[in-house]
Amino acid sequence: MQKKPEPIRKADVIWMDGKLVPWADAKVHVLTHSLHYGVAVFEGIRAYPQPDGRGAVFRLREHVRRLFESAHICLMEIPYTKEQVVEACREVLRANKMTEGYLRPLAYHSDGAMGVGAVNPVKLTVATWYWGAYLGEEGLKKGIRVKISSYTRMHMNSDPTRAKVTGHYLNGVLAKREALVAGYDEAILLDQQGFVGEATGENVFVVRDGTLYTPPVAGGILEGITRDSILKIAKDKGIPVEERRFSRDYLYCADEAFMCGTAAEITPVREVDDRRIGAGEMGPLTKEIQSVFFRAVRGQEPRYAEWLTTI
Ligand code: PPE
Repeated sequence: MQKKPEPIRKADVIWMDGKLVPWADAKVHVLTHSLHYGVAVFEGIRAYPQPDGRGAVFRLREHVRRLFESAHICLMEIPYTKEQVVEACREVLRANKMTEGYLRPLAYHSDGAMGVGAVNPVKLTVATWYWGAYLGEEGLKKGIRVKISSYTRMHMNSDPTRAKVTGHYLNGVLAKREALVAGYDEAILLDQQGFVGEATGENVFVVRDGTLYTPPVAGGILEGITRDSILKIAKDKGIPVEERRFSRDYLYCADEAFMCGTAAEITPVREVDDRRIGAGEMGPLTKEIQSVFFRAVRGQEPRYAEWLTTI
């Protein structure tokens, strides 16, 4: 049975094209172009409380940069500068008196003309809300059960996989629904050649004989910012890392596996297609990386201070 998702914890206001609008009034027209054709680019960003009691946004500039790259790929012109978007993210958190939360910038084509060829003005909104553990508190500690999807990850020449575009997420939604209906927590999609690609909202890592492996970006996955942070943490800790393609059976035989993303943070995988991974719990390397990551986002790892932007 599918679990009923919890409604999100609302904030007071949402940033919409320069104005702070009450949550209930942040609406668009039903003929909003992006709603019909899936051409909206977005980001998912987290802010965390810091030791001084203030909040900070994790890798804000990298997320904003990716938002602009996604728009660039879609021939979409965001009518703001990157600095204005950075400020909008900080402003909406401040206005909601939040030191911790999830940020969702979204640029979309508004209403006006219709048809695939229409290029309506681009609007930008930044919403924020409190979002707990994406794959459950228990998942974060004990690991989740994953299914290899019957859906294939889309090809980079059908949908530019570097871009974080709403339309891409049909692929993920189908895979996720299939996995949830079958009683799993998450799905992993294989790429066109049958290699492990990524999960519906996370990148994938495995550990074997002390080395960390993750599929290369060139294979048509989203270049996750959490993935990048993990590669850096691992290198700094002297853990060997390899960006390399691997098959689903390699995943079955891994010593450890985990997924990572802004929403999911670092979530261990304890089972794939009913095969236990390692000891069936969070592995030691996963634990080590997860704990450095959680300290880094909360300002407790001075060497990663540059990843944080104060609200
Ligand atoms: N792959 C996909 C397909 C993806 O959606 C995400 C983020 C990642 C990898 C990891 O990227 P990064 O967040 O930069 O480390 N998924 C976002 C949306 C999740 C949702 O359900 O909404 C997120 O984690 O914010």
